[in-house]
Amino acid sequence: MRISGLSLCWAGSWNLFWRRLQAFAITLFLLATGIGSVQAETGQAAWLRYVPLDPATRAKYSSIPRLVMRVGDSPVLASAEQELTRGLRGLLGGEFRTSTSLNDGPVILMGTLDSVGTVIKDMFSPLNLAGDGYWIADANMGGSACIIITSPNDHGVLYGVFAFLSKIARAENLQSLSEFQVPANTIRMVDQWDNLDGTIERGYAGPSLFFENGRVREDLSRAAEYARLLASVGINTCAINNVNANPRLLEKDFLPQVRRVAEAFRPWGVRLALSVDLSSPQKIAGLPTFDPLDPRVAAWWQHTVDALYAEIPDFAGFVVKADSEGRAGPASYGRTPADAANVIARALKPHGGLLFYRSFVYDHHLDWRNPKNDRARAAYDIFHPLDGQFADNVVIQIKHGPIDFQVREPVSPLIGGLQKTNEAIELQITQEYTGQQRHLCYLLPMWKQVLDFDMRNAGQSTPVRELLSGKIYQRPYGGLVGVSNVGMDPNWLAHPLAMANLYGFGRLAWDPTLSAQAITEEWTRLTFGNHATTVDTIDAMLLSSWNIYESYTGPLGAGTLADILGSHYGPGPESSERNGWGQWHRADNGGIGMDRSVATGTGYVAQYSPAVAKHYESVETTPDELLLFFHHVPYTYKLHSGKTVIQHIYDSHYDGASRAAALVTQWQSLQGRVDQARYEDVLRRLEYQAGHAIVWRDAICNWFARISGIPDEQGRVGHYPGRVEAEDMELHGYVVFDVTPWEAASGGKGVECPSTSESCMASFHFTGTPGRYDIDVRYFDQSNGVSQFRAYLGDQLIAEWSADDHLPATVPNADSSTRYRIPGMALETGDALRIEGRPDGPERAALDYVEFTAANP
Ligand code: GCV
Repeated sequence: MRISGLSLCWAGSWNLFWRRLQAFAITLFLLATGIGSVQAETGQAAWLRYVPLDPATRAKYSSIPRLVMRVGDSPVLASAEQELTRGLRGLLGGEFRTSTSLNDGPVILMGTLDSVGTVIKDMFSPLNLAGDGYWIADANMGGSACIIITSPNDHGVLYGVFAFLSKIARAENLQSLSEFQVPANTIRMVDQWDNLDGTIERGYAGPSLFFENGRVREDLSRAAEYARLLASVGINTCAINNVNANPRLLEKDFLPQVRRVAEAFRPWGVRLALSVDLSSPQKIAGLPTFDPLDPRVAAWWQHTVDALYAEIPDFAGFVVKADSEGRAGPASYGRTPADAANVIARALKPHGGLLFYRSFVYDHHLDWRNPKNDRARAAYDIFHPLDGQFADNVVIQIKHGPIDFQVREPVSPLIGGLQKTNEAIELQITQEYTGQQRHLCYLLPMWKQVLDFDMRNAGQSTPVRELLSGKIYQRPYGGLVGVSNVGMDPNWLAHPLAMANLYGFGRLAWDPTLSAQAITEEWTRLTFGNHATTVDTIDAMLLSSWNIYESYTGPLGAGTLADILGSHYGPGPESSERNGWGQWHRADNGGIGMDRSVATGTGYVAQYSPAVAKHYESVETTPDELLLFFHHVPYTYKLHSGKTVIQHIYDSHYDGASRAAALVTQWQSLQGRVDQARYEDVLRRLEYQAGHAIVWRDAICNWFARISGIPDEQGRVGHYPGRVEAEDMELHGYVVFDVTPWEAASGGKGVECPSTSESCMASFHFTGTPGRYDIDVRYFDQSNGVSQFRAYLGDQLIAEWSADDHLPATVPNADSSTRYRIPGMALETGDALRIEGRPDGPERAALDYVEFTAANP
């Protein structure tokens, strides 16, 4: 395999050249076989691609009328018409004309029920068609086969158009068409956590669509595109700024800027909402107080809201985060959230606006030494006693779990605890604690479990989805809010497969009874086409990914084991203890888990209805996946699965990491079926994920092995036969350092090249048996530099790369730990290998280890 006699430079180039040639040959083969003839895509079109259907599928739709008639006029109806012709042209090819008067012959007739009724006198629409619901049906008009898309309002017509196009794009049968849909929820909303400087809190896909440099962007075309995307899944409201709100947005001179965003949204039926800071009356108007019961404060809110509606008549309302994580709130004046919510709600009421008050209110200075303290209790303890005191245009916005978007939490008991108050659940589309769109973690199966969970209020069936919709306690408003945080990345959420979370959120907000499987299949077909292999493969990857992610990050309901004090990304189990943030897992030498029982713990369990509480109170009836959320148990406690807790932690981390690696192979089976641009983008991310899952696996397993003192019965933890630690290599210039926290690096140590050196070298001899190996170089890629690396086998350059990823760390730790894989190298025992690193400022070309794995034949 070695190419002796060539110059170093030539040998290295030859090796890289050879690999590129192989890739090129594969592409040529795929193109020649017709498999690879798919157009490159950026992902910007998301699920609204409207790419031409294959001729056989197209033939199914040959009877679709080529004339579209819109009855009525409004910006939303104009969008609906435009979308319909755009979609049909794309999918079916040829011309689709529009008309405003009825001609003889087949036509697609669209408009509100009232206006369509003026054209078809004897139309019988479904009796329950209401609100934003729509009806798509075949009709025979004067002997011509026609299609009607109608709704009580123009928003519904637009939703009907999107639904109709989706059916065609997914090759659904349109015979005997009569589809009637009414959304389950009035609230179908996304929140963006965008800041005026253009950054997005917990956003992982580039800067804000709305703001830059303290202003609303001049070019809002992406904001308009976003509204179109939202409308296509029935989302009707978007709050555009961070809940950690900047009061500046409410200043008089800023309102015209905000109005421009509302105008970009309006043609798509999306209403604008804003997050507000409760201390605004003080901060903006200089009032001496922001006490919600002070008449000057009430007057300020009233005239501010009036001014806002003068600019934006269809303004949706405000979102409030108060008394939480350092935000100002009514507690400063001894007032309640109801006092604070109601003063603003009263100002909004005459204009039809809503006030979304977040129940994410907790003390982040809790005394961790007190075993009775429990952050999970906060929302219910604060809001349940206020049930009935909120104005009827207040909606309590409740995170789905009692902590904070962890990979596994029980459903927030507050959802069952409000009966005289409107409520909406807050789900997190942006993957803050679930891999930040660098890991595939499709959240729909989790959301479905939450929405289907039965709260058993008064011993009756009271599923979360029906509590939210307002159906059970006859509340006028209710539904779903998703924290979406899309950015300027062409693909909106950066990871092409993460877009399934945004799509799925919208579909569940519309109809929470849909199954995760059904929604997933819709998304995959729309995003990647209808080929059965593609659909089955991607669906299987998506539907398994939450469980995979959970397996290597947060076992048995222990909550996230991520670094909660910083990035919320890589492993950092220590960070959840001995601080006031309250995300405790209580792992010590004897056992792990928070005791939240009534009998011996914090009493949190009592916040559920008696039937649910009974289930969670007992360690025997608590399901394994939530055991450590509710109970503190010894590591040797036997789960329902028959394993001990500690062995489960080891096994699930190894299993999760190996299933993350299998995602790569699953995706590779689609080469040529997916356009090359998206194929490579996803592949690169999955390969990274597989590598980072190993960081998680090793960090968590080693941490628990140390704290529990109980070894892995399979002997894997702490033993890595194919691994050569960097600190054990022969070092030239590199110096050994302790990585913090220790579990973030293999053996707790790495080597780094001082920034004063031009380059450093780490070398060693391969001691394994001869064969072909994948060589993984584990290094640290910080965001504050671009180090360069070269790997040599003997004198031959076998790889070179730059540490140019944008991982969330400025030091070598579990967030910046990544790997470069050199695949399929033939090695002899005794071969000399060396890594050369060139630092770049604070990024010191740090290395952790090199690992050899037998390559696939
Ligand atoms: C917007 C978590 C996040 C914060 C976020 C907060 C919230 O704590 O880490 O970034 O703040 O939730 O939902 O208010």
